[in-house]
Amino acid sequence: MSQSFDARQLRETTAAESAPTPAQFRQAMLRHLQYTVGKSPQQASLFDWRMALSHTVRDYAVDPWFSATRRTWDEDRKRVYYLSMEFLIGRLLEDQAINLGLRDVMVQVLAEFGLSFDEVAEGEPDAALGNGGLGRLAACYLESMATMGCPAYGYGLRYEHGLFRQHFENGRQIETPENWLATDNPWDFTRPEAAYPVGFGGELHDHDGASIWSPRSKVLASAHDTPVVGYGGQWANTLRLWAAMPSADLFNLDRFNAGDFAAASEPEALARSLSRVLYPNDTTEGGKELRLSQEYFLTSASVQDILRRYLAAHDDLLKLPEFVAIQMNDTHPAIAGPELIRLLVDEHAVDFDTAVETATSVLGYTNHTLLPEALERWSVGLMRKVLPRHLQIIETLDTQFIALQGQAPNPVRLISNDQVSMGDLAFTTSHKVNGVSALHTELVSQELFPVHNELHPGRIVNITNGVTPRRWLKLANPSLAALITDTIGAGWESDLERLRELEPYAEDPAFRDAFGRSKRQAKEHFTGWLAAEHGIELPAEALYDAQVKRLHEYKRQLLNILWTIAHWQRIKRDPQANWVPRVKIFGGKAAPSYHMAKLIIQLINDVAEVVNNDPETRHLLRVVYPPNYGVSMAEKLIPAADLSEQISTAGMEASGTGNMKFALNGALTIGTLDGANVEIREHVGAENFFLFGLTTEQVGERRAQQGHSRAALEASQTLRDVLQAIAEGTFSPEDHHRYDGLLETMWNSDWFLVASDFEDYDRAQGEVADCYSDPEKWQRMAILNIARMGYFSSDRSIREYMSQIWDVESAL
Ligand code: C3B
Repeated sequence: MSQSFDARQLRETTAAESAPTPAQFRQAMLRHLQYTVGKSPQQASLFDWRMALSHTVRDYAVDPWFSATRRTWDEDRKRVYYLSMEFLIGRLLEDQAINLGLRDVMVQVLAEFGLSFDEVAEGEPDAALGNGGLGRLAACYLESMATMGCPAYGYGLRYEHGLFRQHFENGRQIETPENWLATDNPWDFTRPEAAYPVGFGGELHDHDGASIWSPRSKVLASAHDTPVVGYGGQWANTLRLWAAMPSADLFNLDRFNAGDFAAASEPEALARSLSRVLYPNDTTEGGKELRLSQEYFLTSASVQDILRRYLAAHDDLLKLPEFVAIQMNDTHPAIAGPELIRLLVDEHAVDFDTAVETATSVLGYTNHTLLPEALERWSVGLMRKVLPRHLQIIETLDTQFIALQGQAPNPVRLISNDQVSMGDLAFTTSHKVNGVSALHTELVSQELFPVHNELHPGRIVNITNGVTPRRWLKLANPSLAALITDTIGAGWESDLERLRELEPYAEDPAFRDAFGRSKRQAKEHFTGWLAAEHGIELPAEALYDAQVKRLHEYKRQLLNILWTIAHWQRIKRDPQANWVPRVKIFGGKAAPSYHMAKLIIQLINDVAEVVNNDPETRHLLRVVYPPNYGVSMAEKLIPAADLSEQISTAGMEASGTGNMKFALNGALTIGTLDGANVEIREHVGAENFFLFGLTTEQVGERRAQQGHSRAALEASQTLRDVLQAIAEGTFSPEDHHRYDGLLETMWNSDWFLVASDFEDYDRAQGEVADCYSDPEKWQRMAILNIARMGYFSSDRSIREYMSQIWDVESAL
């Protein structure tokens, strides 16, 4: 490249300016089909067409990607780095096409080739590099950062196998490996030049009072980039995923030559295992050493990359906070504090206290749960074995933290009971700590970090979660999106508060009818897919009542299925009554080792088997549980739902984001005062929300009452009848004892207060049915829900992160 070359001569156009005509798009696609895929239109399979199409769309993403990257360098902008062990991005083709303004032209050109977009797109695997809410939030935030013109990188791991696939055998969950990289991933740009060694284990040596760490082994982190384009195609950021590569010295050629092939490759295989599988547990850890090593692998590679990029343009590391903000998504990357301190001290000769101050100013920590089993604690022994230098740094930080607490008799410690508390570590090394809903943040301050909070008033802030309206409305629900655009004009996609303009239309019969038609279309789309994919036929004329999310006792799928049984029993007692036909939809995976969650899945499937085959009730009640719930299923299911079940035990769900997606698509919520439900209800209006259940405070009181479960059961004949039916083997005729353990828990402990909340839930479900029998009323409520959900756009959340935590400006 000659010195006089001006990079600005490269295409500086944004997507909107360079929107192709159908003829241009068609030509570009044919070129890719021929030269990238190596096929002619006559020979091309659906896979080939998808590859050609994806490469064509991707080309349009590259221009804004280049220009955003270049502007960030030229203007020396502060960048945000979002470190997350999970990115649940789902499919990218349609998402990128929408953001680049290419969806219509793409659909049209495919039709000219005799192809339907849905058919072509259905082959794209879901990038399921996450478990649930935390990973999906990271994906929404990446998209919103790009939309808001916030210069940012997402950093994660390129798991070869994402979240396991789920299917059912005799109602039981069976897990099989997921294989999203089995075929080419067209969104992946391999960057072999961006590779960093990450060390593990080994020894510490003292050298002139300084610690020198000699790791026992090193693994290379090699970068794979995906452009993430914002809505309107004005800006694009990078999702950089690290793949583990054994460094050459790990392969023992002598051994290999001596014929010991397996032993020669063993260290190599071990190295590769770092990016092999996503941990399918989102509450408990297994395989501790591997998990800790994965977390360090992600963190170290990312922090090294961040410093390399910073030092390419600056030389004063103390100014890092002016140009770099690093966000830790939960405690998983919480080793970032000690790692940044280590690099500053050991490799750049910064003194320890200054390094701590610098790291703390750069770092932020988002807490996503209060569940003790998900707040990571690593044993000191394991830490010493894997990360001896980091343990030493944490010990110093611990000493400093204790000193800060003065004469406190029982100071909070970063290391206690021979364990490192990653939550406390993340707090002390961050300048801001945020919870993910107003209630959750209150509990984070009062229950989880009261001492930290007192020592650092103002450090804790709340940023209520949000979801991207591009994927969760425009992409997922094209008929509703079109109705909204026809009614209030375009632009709401990136200015979601504008949905308020729909409010007056709640009183307009024509609009309500149109809304009803769009809901019906969404139902048909979902049921069409369900029939084709799973052979499940559903009636269109029914209340679609959905609970889709990870299986967990606190989320109380059990409450839902127990009520379903009660409902079935009532219909059977009085089949001629005026019942509202209902379809109960469940979806979600249980952690493979979570016995109770798997038993609940089995119960749901067992109940489905009996209820769906009951000729007396079939037309009034169905229970469906399509297997392998994920982002792509959610895109079809959520728009079809009438009722959204957000029924966790109060105080236990940090926020929830599914609750937001449903309400935004015009489902009404039946829910407790938990997580973001509280704020959703405030926004949509209490009269447009079916509230039930104990409050967080009452939950605490109830749990303290001896024998509360038995007392609640004794007060509910309905629930006793349900448990009786289960105990008699009504749903497990071949094994009457299958649910003994579950019933025992219900009678004797019931930590999640299923029995305590049952009667009130039953009352609220009665209100739901009454309300649904009055379509005009229901539609009015649903429309008001949509109109008032603007606040829950992830664009709003990101704006708050930018101003309250990252101190970064939009480049747009
Ligand atoms: C989840 C929480 O359970 C949800 O309430 C919350 O909405 C999301 O995070 C996003 O903030 N969460 C998760 O999916 N995995 C964890 N390990 C911890 C929290």
